[in-house]
Amino acid sequence: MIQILDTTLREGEQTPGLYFDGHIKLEVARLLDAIGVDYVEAGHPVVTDEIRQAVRQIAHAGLRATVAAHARSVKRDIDLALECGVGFIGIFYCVSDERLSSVFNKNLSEAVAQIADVIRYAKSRKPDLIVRYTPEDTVRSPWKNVIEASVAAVEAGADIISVADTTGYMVPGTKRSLQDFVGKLKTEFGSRGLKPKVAVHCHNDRGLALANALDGFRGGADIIDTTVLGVGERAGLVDLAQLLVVLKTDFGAENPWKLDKLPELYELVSRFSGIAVPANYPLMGKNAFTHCAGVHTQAAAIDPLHYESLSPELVGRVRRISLDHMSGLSSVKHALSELGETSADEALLGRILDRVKSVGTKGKTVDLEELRYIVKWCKEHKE
Ligand code: HCA
Ligand code: CU
Repeated sequence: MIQILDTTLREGEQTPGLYFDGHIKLEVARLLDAIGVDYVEAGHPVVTDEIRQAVRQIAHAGLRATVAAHARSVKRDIDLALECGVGFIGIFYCVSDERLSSVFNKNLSEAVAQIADVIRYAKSRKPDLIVRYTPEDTVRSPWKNVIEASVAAVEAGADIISVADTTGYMVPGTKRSLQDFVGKLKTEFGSRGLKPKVAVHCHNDRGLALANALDGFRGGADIIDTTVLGVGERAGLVDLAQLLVVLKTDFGAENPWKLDKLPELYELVSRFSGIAVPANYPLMGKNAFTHCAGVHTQAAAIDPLHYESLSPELVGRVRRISLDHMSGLSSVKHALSELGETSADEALLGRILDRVKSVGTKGKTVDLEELRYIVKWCKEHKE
């Protein structure tokens, strides 16, 4: 079964200006756990005392999910993560010759030795610890460096190798295919008798994070990283809700995810991150299940499938009809039935529709509350 690692609390907090207090972090972690993600990446304990405390509290919250901490490839980061009581440490270190020499003043073999040493140290301190190693910017780094570092990491005890598309560089269907990359990596490990899990971490710089994650899945990835609302550095990461829904409905994933809890999680993250959910955001946006144009509402009232390929109930949402200048008689009738108003004759319906369209022309929508006033007004004003 595919596994999900949600990193809203680590990668998500790298969104400029985003900070969750510890009590909010714990609530986000609990909701992620209730939805059924496998790993909650709770933070990078070295960054601040508050983050360290939050990671510790989440690690001790009795979640079913495994709680993960992020760490550089240095022993101090491992010590701090272990002090928090996590069951998973994600270690990252770049492997491109250029980055190594210009930023770290190291060559590849020195870097590989350090990575292996730190992983062995982590495993010796806690043998049942799950260790992930990520060659940062994996997909743009020289293949031979990725293999050398990853193989050394697995031989030193790493359980997971993560393929990071750190800059959102991959494009499905081209030479930069994550499906091919993951497939090739698994073959390479297999030829050496190694079987680490492979994760994919897809950034959204080209708007292709979800497509790449699905590409990675087709290539055999065992774990996919997500964040709520796709938050993260720059354009962020794969959106959790979108990924779960597509895996479930279109790729036959049998995970027992509780998708109807997603709206609560998105409201929480949106409110405390200060990032509004765009009205047209897939699945979680205000308009994601709202039918507007008259032709649409009429056909959707007969059978919603005429204009829906996903049911709102799947993700705990409800179908709505929006009344504005695009509305027709069927939209008005539908909305009136929701108000319990069934006595309107054709003439009254026509006047109500005219009024609704006139409000809509000003760029506004009519909700049920306002519709009640319109009905009253139209009953009193026959001209
Ligand atoms: C970062 C970069 C990272 C790391 C991913 C990982 C990336 O913010 O440190 O450690 O698995 O995109 O490469 O998020
Ligand atoms: Cu990242």
